[in-house]
Amino acid sequence: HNGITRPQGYTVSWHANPAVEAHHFGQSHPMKPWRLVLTKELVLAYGMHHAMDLYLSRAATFEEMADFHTEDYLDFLRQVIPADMEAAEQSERMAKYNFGDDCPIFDGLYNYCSLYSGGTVDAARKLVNNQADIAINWSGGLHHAKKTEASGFCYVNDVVLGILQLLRFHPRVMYIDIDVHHGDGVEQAFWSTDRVLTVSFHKFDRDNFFPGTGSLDSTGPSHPSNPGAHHALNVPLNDGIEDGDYLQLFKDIIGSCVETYQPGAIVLQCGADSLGCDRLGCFSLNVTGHGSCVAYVKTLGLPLLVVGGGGYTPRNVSRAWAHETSILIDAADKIDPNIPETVTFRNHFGPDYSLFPPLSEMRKIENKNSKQYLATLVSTIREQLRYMQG
Ligand code: V1S
Ligand code: CA
Ligand code: ZN
Repeated sequence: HNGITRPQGYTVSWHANPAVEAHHFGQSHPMKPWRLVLTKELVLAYGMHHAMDLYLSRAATFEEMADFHTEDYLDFLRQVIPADMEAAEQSERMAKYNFGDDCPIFDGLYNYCSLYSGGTVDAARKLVNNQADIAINWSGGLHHAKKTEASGFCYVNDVVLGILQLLRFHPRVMYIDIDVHHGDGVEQAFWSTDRVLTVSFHKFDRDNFFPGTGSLDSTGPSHPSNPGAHHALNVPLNDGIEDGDYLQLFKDIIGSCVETYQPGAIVLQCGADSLGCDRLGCFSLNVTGHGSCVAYVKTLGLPLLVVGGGGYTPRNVSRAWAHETSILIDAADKIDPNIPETVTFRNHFGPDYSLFPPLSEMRKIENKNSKQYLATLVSTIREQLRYMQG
């Protein structure tokens, strides 16, 4: 099997449930759980499963999800059915909980939410129990969901649930979010605690890009009595950022954060909508550039929970997450960039059939991030880190 063997000296666990992949948000909706099928096909074809402990995710229980969400909201999520989208008597609650075009009600919605959440909770527990050093759930990373509200294709915030598990054991947890969107739900959930440092890299345009929050100066409510003040960091970017600049920025900022905050564990949200050619995104990262961020976080050597997130061009999402899986099991150098003949749905990867197509050149978006701007981001964030130390 391609000579892929277990990594030396550490354990990687893989958490997935094929039932997640079967859910459909609707014809025109960009979120396609099916991208997880393509990811798994690549991982299996390369033989990466031989290097990990594989777990079938169980559904998170109502009580587990109620660690963050209100029972009222979860009750609604559990009982609502697609026909309610039309029904007048439900429309008030639909609006209250922010269901609609972005967060539609589809068949099996509660099942879908509890399965992706179960994967993240299981993954976090493997880390806490010392049964894994790195735990992966590509179906998770749904960072916009709020305590009592769905938002941006996210209904249950599995990231928050995973971090809450890690906080049972680790005094400090750091959250890193490379999805092209601001990780607002996770940021807000831990706004009032100094036990979680959240750092999101994202496209920022208050009026024209979802969700419109995450400016450089929003570092958490800064009342003198709030211990969480200064523990939310935001890296707002403009269109077209490329591999080299992004990786340098990522290392400069994450390196400083880890040095100052000294977290006991890291949660990394790997939203793949920051790749070039994404249907919703506007960055110009290649699969290799996105993966280099994952490789850097791995070198920090801390317990690591890796989740997915956005990503709206399924063939590229699966390329990125398969490549990142190979990095996490220390097998990136053993992977043939030519996608194996044995991959089911191989036709999706044409005409190049490469794991690393030149995404940054295929839909050229002008890079609107000057060197000067990026330098200002780094120096401002290093200043903010000084406040955090108190
Ligand atoms: N950008 C974008 C976008 N596109 C859609 C969309 C398109 C077609 C549909 F049938 C349904 C929805 N919605 C949006 C964004 C939400 C982006 C969520 C990203 C999620 C994540 O990757 O970070 C994590 C999984 N919503 C909006 O821009 C809001 C609107 C303002 C415009 C779109 N309409 C549908 C709702 C209101
Ligand atoms: Ca982000
Ligand atoms: Zn996103």
